[in-house]
Amino acid sequence: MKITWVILTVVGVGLLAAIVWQMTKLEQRILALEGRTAPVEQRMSAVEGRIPTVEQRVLALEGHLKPTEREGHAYVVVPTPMRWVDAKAYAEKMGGYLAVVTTEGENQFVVDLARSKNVHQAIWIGLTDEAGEGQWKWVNGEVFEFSAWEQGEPNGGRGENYVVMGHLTPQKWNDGTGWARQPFVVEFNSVKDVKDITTK
Ligand SMILES: [Ca+2]
Ligand SMILES: [Ca+2]
Repeated sequence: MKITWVILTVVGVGLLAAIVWQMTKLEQRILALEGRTAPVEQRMSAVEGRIPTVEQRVLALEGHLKPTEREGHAYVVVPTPMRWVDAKAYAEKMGGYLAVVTTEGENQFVVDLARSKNVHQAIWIGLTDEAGEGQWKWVNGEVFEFSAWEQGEPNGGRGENYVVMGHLTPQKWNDGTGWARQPFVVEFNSVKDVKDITTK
């Protein structure tokens, strides 16, 4: 009878030791897993830290695309550089046309508007001689009278058929190539014409 108790006690202690040992191993695994979650959390906060930046960029873009009115017309500076033909198509999709600059005052207004939106590169306007060399035409069919060519421009012949403003002097025009990518100014006959195509 005594021997039986001894055997049972030994077995019991052995089992208990085995259980404790298993539990310790499990605990170690849990701790190891917990250790791994810390870097994940850090990465999450790093990503979250970047989210306001995206928001800020959207807000900045919305600010850019907010129309500015002048004498009943509206103007939007599109900072994304595009080829002239693509800029023209984009302007039309927005409900407007590449800026048709027919007076000194409008010319200065367009320059100032671009600068106010932090666009300092040369910008496309809606003037082209693609249909016939030297026959400059506004995209909206308005009569071509006012011009503000840089000295020595236009000089590109058949190689340069699209007009940029501010190539050298901010207010002056240059005939540029079809493959150059530039920001541009879109003009609208009314602020009501402005379509927000940024989310489509
Ligand atoms: Ca030309
Ligand atoms: Ca030129």
